[in-house]
Amino acid sequence: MSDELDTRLSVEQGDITRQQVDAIVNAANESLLGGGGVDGAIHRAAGPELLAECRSVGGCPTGEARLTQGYRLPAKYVIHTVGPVWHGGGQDEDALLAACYRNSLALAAEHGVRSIAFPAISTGVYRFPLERATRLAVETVRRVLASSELPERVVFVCFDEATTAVYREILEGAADG
Ligand code: AR6
Repeated sequence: MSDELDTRLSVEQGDITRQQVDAIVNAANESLLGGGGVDGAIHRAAGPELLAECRSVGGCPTGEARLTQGYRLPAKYVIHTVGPVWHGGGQDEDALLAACYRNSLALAAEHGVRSIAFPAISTGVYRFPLERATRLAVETVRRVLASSELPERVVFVCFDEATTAVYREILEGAADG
């Protein structure tokens, strides 16, 4: 990875709802009406106004992204994206997951977002294999950043130690390549 790209990407272990960034990404479902995992945590931290705005959005197809305000979160915006459910890899899961990252970053840039945090989309309840998802996430984000000035900074926020370790390894591997 070029030095310039290297400084724009980082990994942190923690709770995405506490991130001091312009936008956080939510790993939502197509209804956009909340759920468990990171989705539940974001709705709890943002407050009921978030659900009210999500109702007015009217859902989001897998692979696409929608932007709302962040309400009680430190982040100004929430970008809701819907990752694919893992069905073994033969149902376009890789392309759909890459689209989540690309579409979220495009929407962020349109709104002047300078810093953005991503969770490990699809790797929880949706069961996408972690290493495969992480490689796709890192590759896709690197490619977008190489041709776009915004966002200036992307943080991958990992909730647990195992996920953090995989992200660090793959990001460091990418830095050598
Ligand atoms: N901050 C950062 N990451 C988190 C947090 C948090 N507060 N909480 C969980 N994670 P998942 P998916 C991690 O299941 O697989 C929801 O019900 C978690 O450890 O949240 O895309 C939606 O409504 C894992 O590494 O999302 C959908 O129905 C990662 O976030 C469905 O789950 C993603 O796990 C989406 O499933």
